[in-house]
Amino acid sequence: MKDVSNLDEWIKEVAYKTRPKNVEVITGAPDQYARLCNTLISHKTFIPLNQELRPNSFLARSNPDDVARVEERTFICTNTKDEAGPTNNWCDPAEMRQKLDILLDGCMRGRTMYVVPFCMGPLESPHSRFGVEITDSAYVAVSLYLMTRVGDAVLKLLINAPYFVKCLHSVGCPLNEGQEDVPWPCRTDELYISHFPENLEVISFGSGYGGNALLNKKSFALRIASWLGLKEGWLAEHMLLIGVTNPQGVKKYITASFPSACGKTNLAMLEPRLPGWKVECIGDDISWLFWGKDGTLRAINPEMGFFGVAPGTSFKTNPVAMKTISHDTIFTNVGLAPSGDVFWEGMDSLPDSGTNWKGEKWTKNSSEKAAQPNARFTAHITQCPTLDPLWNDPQGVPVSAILFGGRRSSLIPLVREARSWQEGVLFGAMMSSETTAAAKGALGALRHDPFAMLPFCGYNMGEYFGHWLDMAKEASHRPKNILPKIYAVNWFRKRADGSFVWPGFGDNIRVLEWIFERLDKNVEARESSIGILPLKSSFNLSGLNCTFEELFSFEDAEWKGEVQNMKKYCAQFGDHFPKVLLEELN
Ligand code: GTP
Ligand code: SPV
Ligand code: MN
Repeated sequence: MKDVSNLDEWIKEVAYKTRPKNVEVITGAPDQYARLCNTLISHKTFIPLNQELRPNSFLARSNPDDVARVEERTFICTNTKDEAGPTNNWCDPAEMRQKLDILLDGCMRGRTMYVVPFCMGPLESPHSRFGVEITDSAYVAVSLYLMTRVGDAVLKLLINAPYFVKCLHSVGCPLNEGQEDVPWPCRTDELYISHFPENLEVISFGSGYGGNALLNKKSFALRIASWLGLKEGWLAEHMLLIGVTNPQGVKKYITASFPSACGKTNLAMLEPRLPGWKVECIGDDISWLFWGKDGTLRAINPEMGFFGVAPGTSFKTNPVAMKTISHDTIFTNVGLAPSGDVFWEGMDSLPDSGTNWKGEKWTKNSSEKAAQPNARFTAHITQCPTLDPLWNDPQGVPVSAILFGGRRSSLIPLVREARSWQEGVLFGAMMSSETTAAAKGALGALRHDPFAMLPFCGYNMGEYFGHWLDMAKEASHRPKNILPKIYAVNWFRKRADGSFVWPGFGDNIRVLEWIFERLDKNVEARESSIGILPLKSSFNLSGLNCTFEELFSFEDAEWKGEVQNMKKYCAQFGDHFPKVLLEELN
């Protein structure tokens, strides 16, 4: 398809190519949302839940092969392979367009083509960016409605914006005259999630699930936005964003980047298990960081809703999430109880029997899980009872600390502080994590996941490290010359019996407490070869069933192995890997 910058022309061109039965523009009106949900019910994509137990909520069951992001079918199509870098799947843009051109030909036949104008970030913010997703999936359209600012109000602003990102999505299943649809159409045999950063364009074919299909999220707000951030001097990150208030009433904003299914939603909705502390949520998955007029590094959440992991969510682990999803929520791939409510593994109480995520009979003795491990809930951000008052502020919030974390069953201590911005960038670059169900592939395999951006960086990761380092130079040109402090955390150390050492969840506030004290220079700490560590005497473990040693001890020899691994990993970036980071590593 040739590049078209005009919205009307692009819509016409896509419709001409894909041949939908009709075209519907998403206006954002509540009655349109209700009508689309009814359409999804009539197509058996949505099962309405018990109206008393879970008002205005639905269960969707995906095709069992379409349950998570597919990284090996995700492509960065820059002009040269070097621009995409060694960690991305690169494809020549012309070659990819040729392939897609054939697949897109008539691919929406018999279906409605939805045009969804959306805005990532507060409507009136200079830091927000616009996009339009064209999709033949009503499930995608209603999901965007809950997760993103969409509709007429957006369109009015979009037409005057300097640019917008074109996101084209098709499930790839045209319908012949009279052919009956399936509840979850997809083409997992012909899957392409393709990004053309130079054209600010995404084309996704074949999947209806999550990050593969909701193109505003990972495709735009991370992959394309990271590219925009490089060109325009800001950062698009896989980070939650929270406001934390201590018992004295002092409030600070903190971001944290953890890989997929490693605890962002849980930290974003944390209910502190220490008296007097308060945590308020701005975002649970993506943050855009930029320079404020006052010279501070500030952040917005470009999204307006949650697409969170359901399994493991309970009133015990995450009561705030449970309240958030108590109504007006779309559930995908969870279990259905006889009561007409949903359930999943790790919930407070499970029924004795029910229907599993595939629609098969399930009992508590079943060997198969009731919910798919990457089952998700979709809900609007305003349903979060701990929503921060500044969640929609066009100027964002000033960031005091940045946390990097991963899922590491050994070696990595609970928390440590970087001595400098440069060491902090190395913390981010050195992140590794055990893989989860959020992406198709092996589970629990340790892999490098720098800045939790391995699947989401839209350009050469070596350049990305350089862009992070440059923020320090940028800061020095600003009035205050201050930057957030950087920390590395790990909630997931395990004992020999496989249990977690750290209680996590609400007790993660103890780590935030130490960070708060460090930021205020109120607590002594210990320098070590791997950063600044807490002193046993000043880290609050009172009432917990774990020891300081279990959480913080490490063997130098093992850490040397970690450094050696990192050196090997860096080598693939060649000249793109910043020399100062290599020095820092040495
Ligand atoms: P994405 O939406 O995929 O980006 O994931 P996320 O980073 O938001 O992860 P989320 O908070 O949804 O957590 C994923 C899984 O990790 C859930 O099963 C949680 O129960 C579990 N988890 C989250 N926080 C903790 C913690 O502090 N300790 C332990 N042991 N598990 C946790
Ligand atoms: C992730 O995998 O990091 C997610 C879920 O947040 S998805 O939107 O499917 O990418
Ligand atoms: Mn995520």
